[in-house]
Amino acid sequence: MSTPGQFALAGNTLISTMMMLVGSSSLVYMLDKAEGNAAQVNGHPAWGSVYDLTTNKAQVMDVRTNVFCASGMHLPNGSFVTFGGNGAIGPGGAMGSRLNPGGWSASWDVDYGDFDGTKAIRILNICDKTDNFLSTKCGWFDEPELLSMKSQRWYSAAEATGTGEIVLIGGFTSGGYINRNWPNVDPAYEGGAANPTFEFYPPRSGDPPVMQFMVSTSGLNAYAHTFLMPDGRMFVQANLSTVLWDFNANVETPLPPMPNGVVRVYPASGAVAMLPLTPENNWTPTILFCGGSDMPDEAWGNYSFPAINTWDYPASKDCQRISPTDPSPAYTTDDAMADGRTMGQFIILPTGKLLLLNGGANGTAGFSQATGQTSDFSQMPFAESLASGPVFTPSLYDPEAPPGKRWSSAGLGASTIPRLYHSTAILLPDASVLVAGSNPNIDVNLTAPFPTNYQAEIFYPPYFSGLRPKTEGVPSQLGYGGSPFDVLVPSSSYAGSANTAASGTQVTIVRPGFTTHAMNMGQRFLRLNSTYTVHSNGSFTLHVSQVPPNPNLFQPGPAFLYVVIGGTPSIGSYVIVGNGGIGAQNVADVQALPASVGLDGIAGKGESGSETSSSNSASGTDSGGNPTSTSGLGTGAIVGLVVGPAALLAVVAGIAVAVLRRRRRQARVAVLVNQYPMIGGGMGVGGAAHPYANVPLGSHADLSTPYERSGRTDSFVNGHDRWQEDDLGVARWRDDAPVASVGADTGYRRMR
Ligand SMILES: [Cu+2]
Repeated sequence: MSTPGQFALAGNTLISTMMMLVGSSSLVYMLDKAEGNAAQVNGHPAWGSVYDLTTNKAQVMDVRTNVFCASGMHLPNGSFVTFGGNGAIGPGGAMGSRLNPGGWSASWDVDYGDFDGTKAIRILNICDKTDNFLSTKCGWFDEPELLSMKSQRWYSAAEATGTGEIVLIGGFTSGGYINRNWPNVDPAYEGGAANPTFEFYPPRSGDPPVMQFMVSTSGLNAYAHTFLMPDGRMFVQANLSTVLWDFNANVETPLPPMPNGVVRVYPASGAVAMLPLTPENNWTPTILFCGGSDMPDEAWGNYSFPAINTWDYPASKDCQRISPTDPSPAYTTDDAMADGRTMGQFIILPTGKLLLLNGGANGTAGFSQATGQTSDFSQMPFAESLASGPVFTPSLYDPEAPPGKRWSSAGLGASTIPRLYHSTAILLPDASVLVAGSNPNIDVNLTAPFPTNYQAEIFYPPYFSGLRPKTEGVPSQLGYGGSPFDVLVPSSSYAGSANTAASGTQVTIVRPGFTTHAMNMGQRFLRLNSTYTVHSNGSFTLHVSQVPPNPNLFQPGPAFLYVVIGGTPSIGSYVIVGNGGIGAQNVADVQALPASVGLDGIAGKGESGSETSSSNSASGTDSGGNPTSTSGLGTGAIVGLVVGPAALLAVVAGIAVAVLRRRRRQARVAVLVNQYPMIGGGMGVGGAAHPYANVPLGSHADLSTPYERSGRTDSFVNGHDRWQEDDLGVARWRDDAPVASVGADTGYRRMR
């Protein structure tokens, strides 16, 4: 049932969906914190699942470490990776049974079977829906003894660079409501509880340096809002501060502070997104902030809990825009939302409008069992939830409408499910929006006022009433600059004048991102230049430019390409932008598009409204008939599918250059990786109290019980030989690597 403008129930997610990502045209991967979910995997509660868009059914996946409030991002080859989390916990959120040295946290728990996730790097090789998701190849690679961050990060920010590296910023080292003690006398380290540093994945040499912005925003800087700018610097916003940051030189350029005292980062959790990058705005970034909280600074409390009863404090309605690359960047007040919202979430639709949904009218994200005003948990009116007043009705924001007319809820139906802390939403390939999760509870609680939620919904934007365009010949890989490509739009895709339809058609690429905590990390929308040729049979060809020749505008990696006619999008086609590898991307001069050629008296043969229920059934295959999932890099296969000999040559040339560059770099990087192992190198965070680094690493002897308990066999462990570190230190699944011959002669190494 896909009623335009309405929510529909969409199956059980098995875990409470704190995080999700769209891995392919048919699969959504979901993650939860380690908790007492009824669904089991390998003898312990599950906190991972994979959801099939063609059936709306989930199956469990095994995840070893506690993903509680990790960050996540795509990799250039379409894989995804998540970073950090919390220590091992058991029932009720209690510290796990096997304590780390010093007793500050736990490395493993006997009941839930979760390992310490504070330094975890979990990598996902996207598989096909018919594959075995409990296999080594298709499960999360989650082996902190083999691959870890240099320091502990809980609620870190993650942002991809133009080379496909990932920058990880800040975070807590163990946990808490906000990232400070009170009074805040040690704003950098908070006695070891805060991590003010940043690091990279794949790792760069040396200890993680301090980012001064993490010190100046101390307390309210978890999950900082980050957006890569065209010049390669990063826009970063936290607390009431804003900077442009050169992460290579670690130099910050201050921008104006956030007006009206509205905090936008967790746990204020405003809705934040980069507006569409379009030819009309010359792909100039503008960041939109809506809602959050203007609680006074002292009300935020400390690691333990807020100082006030947050559920009585109205969330902000305030919206601000800023274009960071303007000569004199400034926040400007935008149309306010109809309701105040904390944990509202922006989903950029293929039309370029932004859907706002989820969240609450009062309070903040986070949970606790007391506040500065309520010391007795039995007096907490919403149990552990620090928010109240779930907002059930979505709104649409039109960034191109004149001020005063940007918001509308006309024709949009309400959900019946509160989506508060730890809820999620993400754009699906068919241009609907999957909504899941909500769990403002320390452990599974089905009777709390805002219970642990397992019920997915899909929201169908109003364009589901329109005739869905079809596309033929969408390439599976896009480059930066170079020769345009052609997409055929058949005559059944539209009604009325061909010239009108063709001249009003837009081609956009959308990256749904990695959603958690009301954010979609990496979400980005870029509209491509296009012209057209109308054919006498009623079809028309779109001539489409590649992505503009600047990888900072749209970082290398996966996206969905949509053709939008008259405000109605096609089903999205899965594309990889860039060469699929981490490193310099091939950038070419933009070749001119042919002039548009109309043909009078030609009309489409589509009947409006005849295709309204394409829903998810169409999303298992892409509309161009191309393979819709990529597993591994598969560069050869990708090249073979690029349409047009000119484009093929350009891409081949680009990959050849990239390979050469990679080979040249290999020796240097190998030295760096050897010199600075990814784990066991010490905290890199002065004064940090957590003694994780003292745990014997690389030895499985201490882990024999957990291995047995989780049902892992020698063959499972051995299968990990095919998860290998390439010359850039990136873990990749290698179908072609014989398990027995891993070693120097293959050029690949086992990860440490
Ligand atoms: Cu959280």
